Amino acid sequence: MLIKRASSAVSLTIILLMVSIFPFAGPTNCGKIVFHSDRDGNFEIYVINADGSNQRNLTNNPAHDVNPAWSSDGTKIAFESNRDRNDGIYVMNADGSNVQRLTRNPAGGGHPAWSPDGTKIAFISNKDGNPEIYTMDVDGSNVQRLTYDPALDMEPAWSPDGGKIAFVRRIDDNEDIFVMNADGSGQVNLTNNPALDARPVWSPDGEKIAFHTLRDGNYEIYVISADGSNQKNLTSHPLRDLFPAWSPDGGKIAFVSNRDKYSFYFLIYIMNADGSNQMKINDVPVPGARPEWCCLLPPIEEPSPRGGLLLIVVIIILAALLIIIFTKQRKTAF
Ligand SMILES: [Ca+2]
Ligand SMILES: [Ca+2]
Ligand SMILES: [Ca+2]
Repeated sequence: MLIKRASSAVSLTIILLMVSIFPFAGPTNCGKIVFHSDRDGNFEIYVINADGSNQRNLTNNPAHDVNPAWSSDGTKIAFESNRDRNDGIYVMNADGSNVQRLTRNPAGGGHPAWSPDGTKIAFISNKDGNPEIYTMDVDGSNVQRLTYDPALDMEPAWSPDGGKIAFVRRIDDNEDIFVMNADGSGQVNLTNNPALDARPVWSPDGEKIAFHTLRDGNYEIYVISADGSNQKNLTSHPLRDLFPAWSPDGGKIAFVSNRDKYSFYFLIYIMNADGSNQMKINDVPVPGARPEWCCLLPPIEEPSPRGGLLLIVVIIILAALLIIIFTKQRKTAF
C-alpha cells in the first residue's frame, strides 16, 4: 500500500518536473508550410509538413483562394478569396475552420501579411485607384493607408520586430523591393535593379530579406542584408526558382522550382539559408505555389528563479520517497 502510494507520488512528481522544465510549448503548427496551388482545378490553400508529409486542402471552395499568411502564433491563416464575388481578405483557423471575411470594399483586397504582434494585417487594395498598401486591425476595422504612389505597391511583409514593412513597387515594367517604416514613412528602394525583383520575406532575426529575381535571365532566389547591401544568388539554377519562405529558426529557406522534370511541374524545395543542400520535399506537384513557413518562434524563456526553486523541492520530495520505499523494503526483508 505504502509502495503504491509512493509510486503515485513519484509519477505526480515527474509530471510536475516536466511541467517546470517545459512550461512554454511552441505553437502546434510551427514548422508547417502553407501555400496556394491550382493543382485540384482551382486555387486552394494547402498546408504540409516541412518533410513533405501530411498535405491537406484547407479551403475546398470553388472560388479563387490564394496568398495565405500565417499569424505569428500559428493559430490562424489570412488569405485572399473571391468567394463573395469580389476579392477580399479572409481569416480562418489553421485547420480551415471558422472562415471570416475582413474586408468588404468593392475594390477588393489581397496580399495579407500578419504583424508579428498579431494585432494588424497589412494588405493591398485598389480602393484609391491603384494598388496601395494598407493596414487594418485583425477584425477588419481601423484601415490605415501607408503608400501614396501612382506605381503599383504590392506584397507587404512585416519585419520580425514589427518596425518596418518590405514591399514590391512596380514602376512601368520594373519591380523592385522597397522597405518603409510601419507607418509608411521612410520609403527606400533596396534592389535598384532593372530586372523584376519580388516576393520579399524577412529572415526571423530581421537582418536579411530573401526574394526572387529575373536579373540573371531566369528566376533565382536572392538574399540581401536589410539595408540592401550584400546581394547574393542562392539558387544559381537554369530553371525557375521562386517564392522563398524562411524557416522559423532562420536556418533554411523553402522555395518553389520546376527544375525536377519540366516547365509546369513545380515542386517545393528546401535549402540551407546559405543556398547549400537544395532538396525537394516530395514529388507532389504544386503548380502556382507560393509557400509561407510557420511561424515566428516563441521567444526563448530564461529559466526563472521560481523554476529553479521548484526543481530543488521536487528533488527533495523524490529523495524522501526513495528513502521511505527503501526503508519499507528493508523492514519487509527482515
Ligand atoms: Ca478554391
Ligand atoms: Ca527591379
Ligand atoms: Ca534559376
